[in-house]
Amino acid sequence: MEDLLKQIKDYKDEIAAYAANGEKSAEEFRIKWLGTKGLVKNLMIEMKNVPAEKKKEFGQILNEFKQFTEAKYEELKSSTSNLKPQASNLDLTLPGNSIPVGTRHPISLMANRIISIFQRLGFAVAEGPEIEDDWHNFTALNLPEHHPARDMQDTFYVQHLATGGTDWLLRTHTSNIQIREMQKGKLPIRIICPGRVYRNETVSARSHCFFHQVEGLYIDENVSFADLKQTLYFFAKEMYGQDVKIRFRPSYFPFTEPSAEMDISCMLCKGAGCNVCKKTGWLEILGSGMVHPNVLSNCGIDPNKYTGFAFGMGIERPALLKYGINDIRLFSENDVRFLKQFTSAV
Ligand code: 2NL
Repeated sequence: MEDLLKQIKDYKDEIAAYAANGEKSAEEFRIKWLGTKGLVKNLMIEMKNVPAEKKKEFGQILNEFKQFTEAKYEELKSSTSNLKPQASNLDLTLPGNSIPVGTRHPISLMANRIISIFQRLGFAVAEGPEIEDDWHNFTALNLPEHHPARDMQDTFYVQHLATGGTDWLLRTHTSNIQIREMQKGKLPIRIICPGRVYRNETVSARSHCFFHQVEGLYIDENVSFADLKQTLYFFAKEMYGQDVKIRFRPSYFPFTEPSAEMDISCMLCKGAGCNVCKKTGWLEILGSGMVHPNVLSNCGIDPNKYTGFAFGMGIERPALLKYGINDIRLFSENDVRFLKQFTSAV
């Protein structure tokens, strides 16, 4: 009798410490304790060895132990069944887990705004290689052999691993795209050419050794400077607002003749003069000109039959202005705390 009471006490301690782990444990518990060959049943069998005068007392203790074991079994069953979704607790109307969506890069947003204005005028987007040869980057563009822009200081030259030759370079503008399109010989041409360009310059808050450009080219019979002016007027008003003031200044590029730069009235001081426009009231936004006849003939196009205009603009500077950013290096650091502030879809 004393042995049996000690045994029940040890069993109780063991059961109290029993913790559910996994689906199988409730069933294992049931078989071990409450099954037909389980330990509770074994104690019932021991009943016959208990002296008659103690049977009532032991019966009560045993009964209480059985209830204790059954309660533990119920507890285990419910804790494991909660792990499984059931028809009763599965709410299909709950919202799902949302997948984080990225944001467009501010340089892409600015490039896309520029591109879509020209697309509405019938310009098609064209792209080309960032690693280019000297001819497509310089020679075809009427840049003389010893022009300072070809200087090692401005251009990153790329050494060919096999030959050791330095014929390759990182393009310094996206004009190589237009050169390649002209060489294809399909006219007329009306293209807008966005891309990354490289200059061997010291990196600072104001300039970087790589940045982005959009260039454009329109070649057909009878394209005039009036077409250039009207197209770029339309662009500036769409881009910077219908009430923006616009002026053309004569300029010089080796690949265009005549050449002109376009200024818009400073959107920050409305022409009154501030630090951004250096007190002039004007901001330079692009360079342009009629494609030089030498450039056309370099690409196999007859300059007596065809004329065209071209233009180019940087993307970083207008993006700094539009978003009120003061350091160009933020564009290439890829800090998500910076990038996630630009939420537009296009
Ligand atoms: C600027 C000025 C310009 C061009 C780019 C061009 C391209 C070909 C032929 C002739 Cl293939 N011209 N591009 C023309 C004038 C200006 O860019 O300030 N860019 C940031």
